[in-house]
Amino acid sequence: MAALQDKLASSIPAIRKELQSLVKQSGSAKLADVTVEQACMGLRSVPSMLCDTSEVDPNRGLLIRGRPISELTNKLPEEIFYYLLTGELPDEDALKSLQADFRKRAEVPEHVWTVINAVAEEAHPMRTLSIATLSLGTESVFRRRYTEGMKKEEYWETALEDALTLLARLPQVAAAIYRRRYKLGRRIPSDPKLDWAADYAQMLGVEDPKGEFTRLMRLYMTLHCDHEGGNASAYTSHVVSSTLADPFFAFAGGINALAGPLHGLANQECLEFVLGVHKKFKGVPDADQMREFCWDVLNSGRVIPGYGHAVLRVTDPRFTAFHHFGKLVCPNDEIFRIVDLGYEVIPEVLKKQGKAKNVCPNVDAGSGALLYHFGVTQDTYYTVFFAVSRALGLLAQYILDRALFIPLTRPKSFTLSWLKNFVKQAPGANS
Ligand code: HAX
Repeated sequence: MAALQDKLASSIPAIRKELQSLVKQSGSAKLADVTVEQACMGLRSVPSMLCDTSEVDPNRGLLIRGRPISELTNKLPEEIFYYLLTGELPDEDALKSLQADFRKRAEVPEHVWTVINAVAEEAHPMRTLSIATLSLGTESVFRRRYTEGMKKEEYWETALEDALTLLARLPQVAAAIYRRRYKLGRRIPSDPKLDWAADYAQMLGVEDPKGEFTRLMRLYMTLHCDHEGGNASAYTSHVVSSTLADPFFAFAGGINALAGPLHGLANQECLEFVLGVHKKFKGVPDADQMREFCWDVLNSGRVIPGYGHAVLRVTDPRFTAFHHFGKLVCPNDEIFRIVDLGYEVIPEVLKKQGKAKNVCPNVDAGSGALLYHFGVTQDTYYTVFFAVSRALGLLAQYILDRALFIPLTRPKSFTLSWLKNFVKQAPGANS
């Protein structure tokens, strides 16, 4: 099978032509009517962008190129990157070539370490990661070639160059941020013999005598890789990328959105929630105590982190994969048992409260308990794991956007007085 660059070079012209002729022939066909509620309340379900890497089905969860994520949990993140971009899994040669490409690009420029060391030590790791990512971007080939007058047809090639460079360096940067932020000692060098996730795992310095933490890292990096184009981080990244800012800027934009508690930061909040339960009951509570704890959270006006979703209407299959891993590896761990008990109790509490459209767990509900089990107890770091993995999807989306000549994103806003007038005149608006 062809190396990633060649595979894309042979497939992109036909896909580009297909999209152009679809837009030419059917450009005025309506995809949807948008309601006042949708426009004012976060654009839920408004079809407003093309994204081929993956989709989220409300009842089946994440489908990567049409395949449920549950069928891909044994794949390496590198394989997933190839798959997100091309719709085919790489054979052994193509995988080896991609891994060799990462190795070739792995050296992090010295100035990036200087920048990381200049950030306040107590800064949230997501803030440091965002700053470090922007600093990595000074090497952008896309930016350099653009200023030299690169042709539009070549945008995707230089975007791919940047994506590979960023992916090759990100685990080292993320691991260095971990070791510095929690005072764990010097940086651990990258080991070129290891796959991408295993190398990240060893650079964190987590003791792993049975290789289980490495397995968790591979699973973690695969499960968080992408979640279609409309989620807050992907959409932010898409908007930034549409301005032809380079992939480093677009990725940084995406992870800045990921840093919010309603999105990626929820994984940190989930662990804090579970530790709160553990502390209050000095161990694993019974189901009634757990219910009472949840009601206290809800009655104080807070949400239960790790539950609910803007699109999903069933248990997130990524939660199921983590849950399954926990059942195999640490079924008696008290923190994991609280997650397990939550799964039994929380949906029914949320149903009774009657607000959340989805009462099931999402990807964040159980991942932190597994990290905690392996000694990664610093929950303020958890969103960084999410961000490193999500680089696969955000960068794949960037490359395909350039390949398909997706133009500047520019929806229309309106004022409140325009809305008041519109509602007065719109047939059926008050019914
Ligand atoms: N606990 C309590 N209330 C919840 C809730 C939860 N877990 N999930 C939803 N609700 C509430 C909402 O706050 C909202 O209340 P108001 O009407 O008072 O504003 C109501 O139920 C309807 O919300 P919804 O339509 O079901 O959900 P949204 O699409 O608005 O929001 C969220 C989706 C994920 C933000 C929401 O479910 C939530 O806040 N969950 C907890 C935080 C969380 O787990 N976030 C991570 C999501 C996955 C992800 O992106 N990871 O990165």
